[in-house]
Amino acid sequence: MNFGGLPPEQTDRAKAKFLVLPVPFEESVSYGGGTGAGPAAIIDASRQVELWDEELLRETCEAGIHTLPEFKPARTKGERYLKALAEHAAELVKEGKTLVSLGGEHSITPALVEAVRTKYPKLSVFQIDAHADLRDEYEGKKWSHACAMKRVVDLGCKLAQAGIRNYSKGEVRFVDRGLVATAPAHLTRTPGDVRKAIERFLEHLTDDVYITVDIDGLDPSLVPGTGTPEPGGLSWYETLDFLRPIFAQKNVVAFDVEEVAPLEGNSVSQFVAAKLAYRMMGYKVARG
Ligand SMILES: [Mn+2]
Repeated sequence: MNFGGLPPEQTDRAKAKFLVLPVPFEESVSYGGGTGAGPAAIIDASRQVELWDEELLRETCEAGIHTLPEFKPARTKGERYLKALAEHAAELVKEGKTLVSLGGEHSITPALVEAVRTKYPKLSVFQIDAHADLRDEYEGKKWSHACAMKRVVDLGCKLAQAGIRNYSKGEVRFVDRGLVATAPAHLTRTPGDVRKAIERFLEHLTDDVYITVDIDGLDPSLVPGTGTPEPGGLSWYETLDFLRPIFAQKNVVAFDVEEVAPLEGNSVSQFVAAKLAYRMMGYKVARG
């Protein structure tokens, strides 16, 4: 099963612009489960996404999208899995394609960022998420999904965040130290607010950018199938308004979509994730 349900001429690995890596990692979930089934559900739903992009007026798939098998090394769990993922992704990055990873829980992002950083040492990260994920440790684990972005900052990456509406006192203090540019969701409710936040982000981020989308950054009315839903999220169009200028003005070298936990009898969450991943590929192709 390949992303988009594409014919062989559009999935040839040598020619493809995009490598899709499904990462069904689910080990430090703190509330609802099911993210391990996320990547397969997104790829399944992607076959229903129209290949003609109505905003970009192109068939993005013509650039070539190659889907890799799920990353499931035998008998490898927790931190060892994440280390193996970082090594695997670093090999993929050498192919010079845009790596599109599908989670899985958000704790995989630091491993992916670490891998991409081997090729782009000045990498910075843009995050869409309900949660700041800046705790130093959670439930005794440093690699927990709740600490994912703290690990990214620890790597030395600048970080910008949108959609954020769930963070602790300690995380606010950390953001106040200037390492992170945060736009809390309740302060980006008008197009003007969004534009101002983007201006700040474009200044804060370096030229080479990794984008991570935790699907719970979007509103749970749009994406109910996620492990830790939070009210007051971004709409579909607000999400695109954040992403579009970053793709247009930065060199986005890799991105991921995380935390889809498919619900029984309701496929909207994985469909939104699939369409978002395809749209982001389109933004990348549009920049050339
Ligand atoms: Mn989150």
